[in-house]
Amino acid sequence: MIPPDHPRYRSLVTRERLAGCAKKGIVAMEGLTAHGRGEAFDYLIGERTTISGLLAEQTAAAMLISARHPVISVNGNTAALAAHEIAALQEACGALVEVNLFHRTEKRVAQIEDLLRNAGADVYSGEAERLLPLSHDRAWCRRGGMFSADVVLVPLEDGDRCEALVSLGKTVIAIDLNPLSRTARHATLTIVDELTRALPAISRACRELSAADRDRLLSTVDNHYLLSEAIHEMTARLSHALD
Ligand code: PTJ
Repeated sequence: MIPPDHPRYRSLVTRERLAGCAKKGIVAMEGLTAHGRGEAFDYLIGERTTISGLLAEQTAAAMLISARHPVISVNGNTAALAAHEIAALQEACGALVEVNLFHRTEKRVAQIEDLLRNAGADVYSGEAERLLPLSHDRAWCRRGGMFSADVVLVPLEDGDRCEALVSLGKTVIAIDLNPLSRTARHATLTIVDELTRALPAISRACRELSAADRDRLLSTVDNHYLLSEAIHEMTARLSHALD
């Protein structure tokens, strides 16, 4: 029997939650495979927040609290895994919370918005339009939401939309356990950490950063360094895996 405070126990409970949300249609079937990829990379970083991950989380907080119009983009996996953490981050940084889906249906949008509202988030649900320079359904977003944002937090984003948002001049913060993904490489800042560890760490930093810390973090953003450190962490762990 695995004890409830063991990371393995938590990951079993998480899998059950995701499978349950997939049956209801909240999580896309593809979201289950995305989660499996995330678990594999999380294993490689030791299922904990690394030093470079924490630096990325503090920098994300600095970006969000300095933004003119910050938006947190939420998809099926994010809502299923971390609806309460999204609501807490919204409270800490004042960002607008908007549902934006890869596998978009109006029914899924409504289900995910309900889940977020039940967790305490104030969800922005104005009318969506095809506004992003993409040919598929990922182009849909809201004019007063993601489209006019200066800073967008995109947990578990796909590469095309991340690139499209960067091409519109936005500061894009990704949360992605895979430091090699197109999203991770194209975002302005990538947090290589597990979503449910990353969101509370960003909220904490939003509350605790001094103005001087914030300025220092904003003037030293280096995504290439953060990704290299994550890869270094993984290779170092792998090279001692059998010791
Ligand atoms: O709900 P929808 O329709 O918007 O669809 C959402 C998914 C996740 C299916 C869609 O955005 C997608 O296919 O994403 P990708 O391209 O598979 O990218 C997801 C990335 O998130 C992968 O690089 C995973 O390693 C990573 N990932 C998965 N779970 C976590 C994670 N990163 C952080 N924390 C996790 N829990």
